[in-house]
Amino acid sequence: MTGSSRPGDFDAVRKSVIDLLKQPEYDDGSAGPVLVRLAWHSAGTYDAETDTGGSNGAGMRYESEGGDPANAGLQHARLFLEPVKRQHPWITYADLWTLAGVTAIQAMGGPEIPWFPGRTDYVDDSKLPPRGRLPDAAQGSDHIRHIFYRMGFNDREIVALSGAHNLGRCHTANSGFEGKWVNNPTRFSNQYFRLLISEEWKEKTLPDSGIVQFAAVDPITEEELMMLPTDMALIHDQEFLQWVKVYAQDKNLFFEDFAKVFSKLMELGITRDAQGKITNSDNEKGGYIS
Ligand code: ZEM
Repeated sequence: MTGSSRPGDFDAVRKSVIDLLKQPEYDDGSAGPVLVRLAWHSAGTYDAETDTGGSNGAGMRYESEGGDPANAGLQHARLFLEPVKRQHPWITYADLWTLAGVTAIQAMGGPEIPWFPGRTDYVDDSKLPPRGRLPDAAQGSDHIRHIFYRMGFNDREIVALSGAHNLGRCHTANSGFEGKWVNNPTRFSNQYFRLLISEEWKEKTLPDSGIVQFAAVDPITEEELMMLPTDMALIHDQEFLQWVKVYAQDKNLFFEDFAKVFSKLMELGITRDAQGKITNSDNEKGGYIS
C-alpha cells in the first residue's frame, strides 16, 4: 500500500483506490463495479425541486439511507474504501466515494471524468432524502423518466448514464436479480448498448423468487447474459432507443457523453463559487478545508 499523504493530495487517493481494485476473491475479480454503484447511489437521491439528497454529506453511513434496501450490497464498497480513508484521513467520505467511482471507471478503461472536491461529511437532517428515491428495476420508461427528470437529466443523459451497466453484475442477495450484462464486466465499453440491440432478449422468471428479468446467450462465449426490465425499457421506448442506437455505433460519443453526465451526477446538489469552493455546505462542521 502506498504511504500517507498531505491534505489535498487527491492524486495520492486516486492511486490508493487503483491499488485496491484488484480483488481476486470478489465477484469478477474487481472492486471497480461496486465502487461505481456506490458513487451513483450516493448522488442519485437528489431531488432538484426540494434541493435534497445528493453526494454531499455521505448520508449512506447512517441507517436511514444506508439501510435502504436499494443500497443492499454497497457495504462491500464502503469496506473496500476503509483502508484508503485510514491512509488519507483528511479526505471526507463524500469526496472519497465520488472520487473512487470516477477513478474506478477510468481504471477499467472508461473516460476521464471531471471531478471536483470539497464535499463535507456533515449531514443536514433537513436535507436527508427519504427512501424510494433510487430507481426500481422492475419498472418501465415512465418510472425511469420520473426518477431521472427529478434529478434534472434529459432522455439522452438517461441513456448515457445507463451505459454503466457495462460494469458489474446483479446479485440475488442484494436485488433479487442475477447475472451480468456483458461478458467482460470489469472493462468499460459500449457493449451493453450493442447487446441490447443485437440479441433477442427473452423474459426469464427466476425459479426461487419469481422475479422477472431478461436473458440471452452471448454468441461468442455462450454465457448467459441478462437485462433488467428497466434496461429493456431503453429499447422499447422510441426516444430512448434512438440514443441506444447512437451509442451502440459510436463508442467515442458514448464515452464523451458519459463523462459529462457522470460528472454532473456527482455534482448534484452542490453549488460552487468561481474558485470551485462549495458554497452550500457547512464547512465548519467537518470536511476538508484547504
Ligand atoms: Zn445500476 N443496478 N441501475 N446503475 N448498477 C445494479 C447494478 C449496478 C438500476 C438497478 O436497479 C441496478 C444505474 C442505473 C440503474 C451500476 C451503475 C449504475 C443492480 C444490481 C440493479 C438491480 C445490484 C445487485 O444486485 O448487486 C436501475 C433500475 C437503474 C436505472 C433505471 C446508473 C445510472 C449507474 C451508474 C452511472 C453498477 C456499476 C452496477 C454493478 C454493481 C456491482 O456490484 O457489480
